[in-house]
Amino acid sequence: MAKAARKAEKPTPVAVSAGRTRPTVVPTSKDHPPELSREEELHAFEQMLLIRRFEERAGQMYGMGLIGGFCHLYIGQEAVVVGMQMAIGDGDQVITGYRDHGHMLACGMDPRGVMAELTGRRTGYSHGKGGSMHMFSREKNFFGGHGIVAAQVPLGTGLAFANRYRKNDRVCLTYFGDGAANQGQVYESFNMAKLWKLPVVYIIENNRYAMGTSLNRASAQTDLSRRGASFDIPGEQVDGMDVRAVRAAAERVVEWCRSGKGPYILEMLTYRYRGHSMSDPAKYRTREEVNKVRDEHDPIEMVRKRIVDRGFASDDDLKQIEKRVREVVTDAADFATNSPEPDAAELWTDIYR
Ligand SMILES: Cc1ncc(C[n+]2csc(CCOP(=O)(O)OP(=O)(O)O)c2C)c(N)n1
Ligand SMILES: [Mg+2]
Repeated sequence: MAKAARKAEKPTPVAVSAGRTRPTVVPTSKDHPPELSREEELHAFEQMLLIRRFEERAGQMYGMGLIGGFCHLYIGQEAVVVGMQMAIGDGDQVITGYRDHGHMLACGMDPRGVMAELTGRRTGYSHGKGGSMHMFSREKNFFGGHGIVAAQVPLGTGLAFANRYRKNDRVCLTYFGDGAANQGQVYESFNMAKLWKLPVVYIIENNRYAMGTSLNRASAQTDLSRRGASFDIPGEQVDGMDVRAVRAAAERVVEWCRSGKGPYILEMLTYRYRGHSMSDPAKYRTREEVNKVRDEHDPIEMVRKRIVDRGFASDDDLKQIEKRVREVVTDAADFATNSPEPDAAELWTDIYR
């Protein structure tokens, strides 16, 4: 295809990618993303709040010794998964790494089953044997939950390959982090995805840190939306704290992939408020840095403000949503803690031997 024709086919990016390091999540684009309808704003608010409250509860339960092993919270990044999910349809697939509770809830997986898995109970999605990083739901098209950094990228590419092979019009959303973006298997996947025009959206959740290492310290090219350049995979940066921007980019790009044009990269500029995992000394960033993002760019508070300013709902209506969410989370925690642990005989099931 001629270069000019290829260029003309690319959708217009919402956020500008200037190829330079951005020290904060403040978007450089002055353009406002398209507004959401009342129903969409309320949906986004409730979904993001569910993830936030669920994660806060998981953090508490970890502190009480009810959750063991690794546990990576998604607090701060909620707009990414909720905005992406608003743009996909039945049968589209989702795969991600270990920071996966938000993705599972956004996919519609049962909070009871997720919490029961976190607490290692028989009623969990992996019968209590997988824990935080290893949960799946064929029914909801959620393919994990992967503890090896970037391992989900070739798997997601494979899911997209299967879609192509079966000639269905499904798209696979493959999420990974800024740290994972430096792994070699990502680029092997990019090559094949472009070569075979696979329907995969690569969503890089750039929360600015890989464990305690900032992006600037570990990456030669910090504009991760350009990481597909040598494979001719288009990409763009998106304000990942604004669910409207995420949804708008997602709609264009999912459609791009669905129509057979091949892979696309969305770099989500986002931020995690909590430590990498539950045992993070947090010495690599200041409290002021965290507070500034939380105070000025919190994805949930921004939606809450818009809802009230635009008269979509009153404070009281929002309190009702908050109550509903709290009840769902409490119910999930009660269900989990009242569920039995797996029988010892389960050690010998669901394994290769
Ligand atoms: C192959 C591999 N190397 C190292 C690790 C240890 N490790 C776990 S998470 C992580 C950081 C990844 O950061 P990023 O991709 O930015 O994702 P985030 O945790 O920020 O969501 C590392 C190095 C691992 N799990 N797998
Ligand atoms: Mg990261």
